[in-house]
Amino acid sequence: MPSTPTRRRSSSRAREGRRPRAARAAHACALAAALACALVAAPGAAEGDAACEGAPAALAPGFALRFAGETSALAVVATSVMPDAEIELEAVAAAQPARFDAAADGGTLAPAGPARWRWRAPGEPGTHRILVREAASRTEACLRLFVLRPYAGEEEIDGFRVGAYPPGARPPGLVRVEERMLDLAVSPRFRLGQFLAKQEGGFPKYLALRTRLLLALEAIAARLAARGAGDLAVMSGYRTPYYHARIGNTTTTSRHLFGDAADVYVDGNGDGRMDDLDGDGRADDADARLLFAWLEAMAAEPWYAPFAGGLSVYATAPHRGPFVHVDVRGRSVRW
Ligand SMILES: [Ca+2]
Ligand SMILES: [Ca+2]
Repeated sequence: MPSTPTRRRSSSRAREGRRPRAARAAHACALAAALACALVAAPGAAEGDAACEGAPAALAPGFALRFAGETSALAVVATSVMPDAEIELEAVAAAQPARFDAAADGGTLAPAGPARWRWRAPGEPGTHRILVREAASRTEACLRLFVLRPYAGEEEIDGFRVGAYPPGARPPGLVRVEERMLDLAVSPRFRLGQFLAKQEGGFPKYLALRTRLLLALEAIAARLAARGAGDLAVMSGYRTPYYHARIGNTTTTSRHLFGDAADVYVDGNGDGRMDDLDGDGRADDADARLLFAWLEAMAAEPWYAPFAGGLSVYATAPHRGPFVHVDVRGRSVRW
């Protein structure tokens, strides 16, 4: 996977001193919230590639990464970029002084200012990563980059059925997923394969996956962990329009088609079904309703605003347990 490593270094003090006081305070609050979230999410310690591997004990970095309109304080997170496109990346430290360096395993990484870099994607679809390290805290964060396969509306790619997106609403590209990529960490708690449609056929397969969904799921999982609840399981992430229709859906606007929705349940005991969250001795629809209530309360907290979207609870069906749908479409919707 790695091509010839490109290594560029840059070090700086962040430019906090030049910001107006109010902006500085607001920024510090937002960053503190993100960091607190990550610290709850992933205690422990790690060095080297542990961040990119999503090691369970990967240390939450002492800084946040900003890129493509997202802010992540996670040890690892994934984003997508079109071939030959550029992405700007900034590291924002909670504590000063901070000294960063960054390295990419492909594409072209160049300094673009203090604690800021510009990465140009290669011309071919593939998977790359940028590792950002902060010297004082000796922590690091990994940005996994999926260079997309441009998508022009084909109903089938490499024998994999995509189906038809509604006019004007298709994603510009899709992640090409080879079988060896299923275990790639897309965030500390989640793997790429968890978001792939359970669709028949061989590899490669294709999917869309939005960074914001990963950030929301990590925040939810951290809150569940703080409650003592078990791991968050993904029942369904991305769906092709083909698969979405085949499993009985008639809408073509589902957020599952765009990679920013997931159907989730809590599964600490690993039996593939919702856990008994309310402790009444039964794992049933009431537990899914409790999870929904927790998430709805969480969504009302100010820090959740960037993750605004759909929340809905679905009862047990013959072929599956109950679950809660979560999406980050940008406006609050309940049904
Ligand atoms: Ca369970
Ligand atoms: Ca129960």
